[in-house]
Amino acid sequence: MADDATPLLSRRDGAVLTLTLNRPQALNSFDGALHEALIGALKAAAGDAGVRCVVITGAGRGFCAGQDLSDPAIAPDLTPGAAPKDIGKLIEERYKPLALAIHHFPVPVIAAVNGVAAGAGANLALNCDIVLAAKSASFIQAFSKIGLIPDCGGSWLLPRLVGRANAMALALLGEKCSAEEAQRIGLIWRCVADDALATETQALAARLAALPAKALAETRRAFDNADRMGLDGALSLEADVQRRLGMSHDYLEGVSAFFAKRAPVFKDR
Ligand code: T3D
Repeated sequence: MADDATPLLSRRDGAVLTLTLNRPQALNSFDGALHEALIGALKAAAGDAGVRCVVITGAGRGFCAGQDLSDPAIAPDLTPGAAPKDIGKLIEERYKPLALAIHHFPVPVIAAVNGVAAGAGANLALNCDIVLAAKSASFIQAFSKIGLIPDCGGSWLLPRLVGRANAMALALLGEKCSAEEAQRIGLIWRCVADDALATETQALAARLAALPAKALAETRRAFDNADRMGLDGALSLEADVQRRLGMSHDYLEGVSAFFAKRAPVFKDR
């Protein structure tokens, strides 16, 4: 049962940490307390060698509706002539660190999108390494409808995930994209039946947690670096990374386990 007073619920099952955004009355939109709790939990988990996979999901019928538009610290004063607020500061101080924390997280982060994901809530999910969604979930780049651009990394992520044509339509129109359509265009990895989301997520998290964390983190880094380099550069980077990983315990263990026809036991070294 969700505790309404706690903006973020945290549950540890072995090596898997599940963080549940818990403001269901406002579709888990971000106020200051939720931001602080999520970034704090991610920082703590990044320093905990026992955490080998993180899941982010939402309580109630939504995943996350982005910024809480009624948060008095941020919401525009709708009185005619009132001075505008600096929402750039909010983006710099909250959404940028959040997107970067997930993007550089030492172990895989899964978004288990249980319902609507809108605005920065959609892009919170898209920053994660793997996005699994319930069939009834949806993704909305809600920004254009309130006169803003995709933030929380959306301007960077969208064209990379779905190509410029799809990204433009999603961002300019701000229409609801169903989980099935999101899977079809490559915005997310997969959608599953609503009642299978929790079990599929835990099974996926357990699989990732059992894999060698260094190799997984280097895979993400190689993808990101490939964006900045040509094929020659990417091939050289692959050689450098394989040279390092090839000297690791986990490489020897993986190959030994393959020939011994047993499950490998990785040690992240
Ligand atoms: O300050 C800045 O704006 C800068 C920050 C930018 C980052 C961003 O994320 S900008 C984008 C902000 N998000 C949105 O614009 C989405 C707004 N919400 C919606 O468009 C709809 O709620 C949804 C499409 C997500 C879901 O629609 P629906 O019909 O399923 O639910 P609903 O009835 O609209 O919402 C349920 C409740 O949640 C409702 O409250 P009530 O009437 O029951 O008391 C609604 O007001 C509340 N809610 C939903 N989204 C937000 C919200 N409250 C505050 N902030 C929200 N973003």
